[in-house]
Amino acid sequence: MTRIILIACFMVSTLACMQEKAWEANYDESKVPQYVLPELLVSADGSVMETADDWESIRRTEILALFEQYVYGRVPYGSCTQSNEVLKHEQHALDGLADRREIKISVDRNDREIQFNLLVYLPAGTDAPVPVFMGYNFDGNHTIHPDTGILLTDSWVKNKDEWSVTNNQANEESRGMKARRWPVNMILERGYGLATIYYGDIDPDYHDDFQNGVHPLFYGPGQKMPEKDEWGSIAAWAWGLSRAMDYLETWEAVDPSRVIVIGHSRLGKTSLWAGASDQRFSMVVSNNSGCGGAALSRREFGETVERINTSFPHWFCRNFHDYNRRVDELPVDQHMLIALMAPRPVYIASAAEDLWADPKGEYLSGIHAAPVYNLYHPTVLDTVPPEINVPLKKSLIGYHIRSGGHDITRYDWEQFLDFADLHLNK
Ligand code: GTR
Repeated sequence: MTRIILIACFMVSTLACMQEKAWEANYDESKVPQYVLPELLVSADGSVMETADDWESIRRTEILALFEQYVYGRVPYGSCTQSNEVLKHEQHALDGLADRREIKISVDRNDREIQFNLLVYLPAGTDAPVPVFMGYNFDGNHTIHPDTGILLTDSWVKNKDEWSVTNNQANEESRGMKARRWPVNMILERGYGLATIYYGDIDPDYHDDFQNGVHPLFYGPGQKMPEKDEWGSIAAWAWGLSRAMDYLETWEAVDPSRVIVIGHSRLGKTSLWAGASDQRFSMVVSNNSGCGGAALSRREFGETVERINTSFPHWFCRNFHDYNRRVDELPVDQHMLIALMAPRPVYIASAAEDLWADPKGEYLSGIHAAPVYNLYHPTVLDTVPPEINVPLKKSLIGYHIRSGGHDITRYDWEQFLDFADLHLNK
C-alpha cells in the first residue's frame, strides 16, 4: 500500500515537474493572443467620460479601486505614528558637490515598528527648494555610491558571493557596488536631488507569508497574513515611498511639487503603483518594469501573470493569482495604470534585449493610456514604437527603447533628466 502511494506521489511530482519545464515564454509576436482591453473611459455604469472632471471624479476612482482589489492589494485601514530622525548630515559631501543626509524614519502601529533609512543627496549651496528623484535601491543605500559616509544597512540583504555577503548582512565590500546604476554626480550637477531607500527595509523581498516587514503592523487580532485583497510587497514598497514623501514635504530644501518617483524592474512596478496611488508624486519613471508594471498583461509576451505570481507569490495581492490562467478576465490592464498618472508626466523606458519585460507591450500601454491624457492636453503617440535610442520626450507620456539588456544605465538617467527638465518647469 505504502509503495503504491509512494509511486503515485512520484508520478504526480514528475508530472508537475514536466508541466513546470514545459512552460516557455512566448517571444513570437504572431503568437500573441487576440485581446480586448478593458474600457478606459467608460465607467462601471456605462457612462462615457468626456472631460477631465468626469475622469477624476468617476473613472479614475473606479480604476484605482480595481487595481487595489485585484492586482496590488489595498493598504489596510488604520493610522500609524511616524517619527523622523536625522542620523547624519554632511554639508560638503562628494568633494563639496552635495549636502548629504540620512534620515531614520520609524513607523509604529499596534506596538510594532519598522524603521527605514532615507538617504538624500541635494546639490550643495542651493537656496531655492530643489526637485528630487526618489526611488528604491536593491542592495542597500551604501551600494549606490562609494561615498564612505553612507551607513551600511542593518536589514536582511540577499547573499552575494561576489561581494562576500554570505550571512544576509551588508558589508564594506559591497559599498559602491551598484554605483553604475546611480549617476549621483550627474543628477546633482543637473540641479536635482536624489533620495533613495533600501527596499528590504520596508519588506524583505522573499516570501515568508508576510511575517516580516511592514505587513504585521496592520494585522487585526488573530490575523496571520494579509486578506486576499490586501497588499503584497509591491504595494508595501509603494507605501514606503509615500511615507518618505511625508518627510520630504516637511523639508524646506526640497520642492515637494517636484518629486519624481523612479524605479527599475520590480522597483519600476513599485514606482508606477506609488505614482498611481499617491498623486503627490509629480512625475513617474518606469524603467524596464515589464509584467505587473508597464507591460500589457493580455499580450502574454515574455513574463506572464501566471509566471510572475508563481515565481514571486508575495509581490501582488492574492486576488491577482486567481487570474493566472484567465488574464483576459482581469478587470484592468496595465495601460490603465499609466492612465492613472494623468495629467502628470510619465516616462516608460524599455531595453531592446529585455524581451522578458515585453518592450512593445510597455510602449502599447503608453499608447492606450493617451486618451486620458488627451482629456487634459493633446497627447499623441505614434502607433509604432520609436527606433532604438530615439527617445520621445515631448509629450507627457515619454518613452525610449535603449539598446542592450535589462538594466538602468547612465543613458536612461540622461533621458529622465531631460524629460523632467522639459515637463517640470525647471
Ligand atoms: C525578474 C522578474 C521581473 C523583474 C526582475 C527584477 O526575475 O521576473 O518581473 O521584476 O526580476 O526585478 O529584477
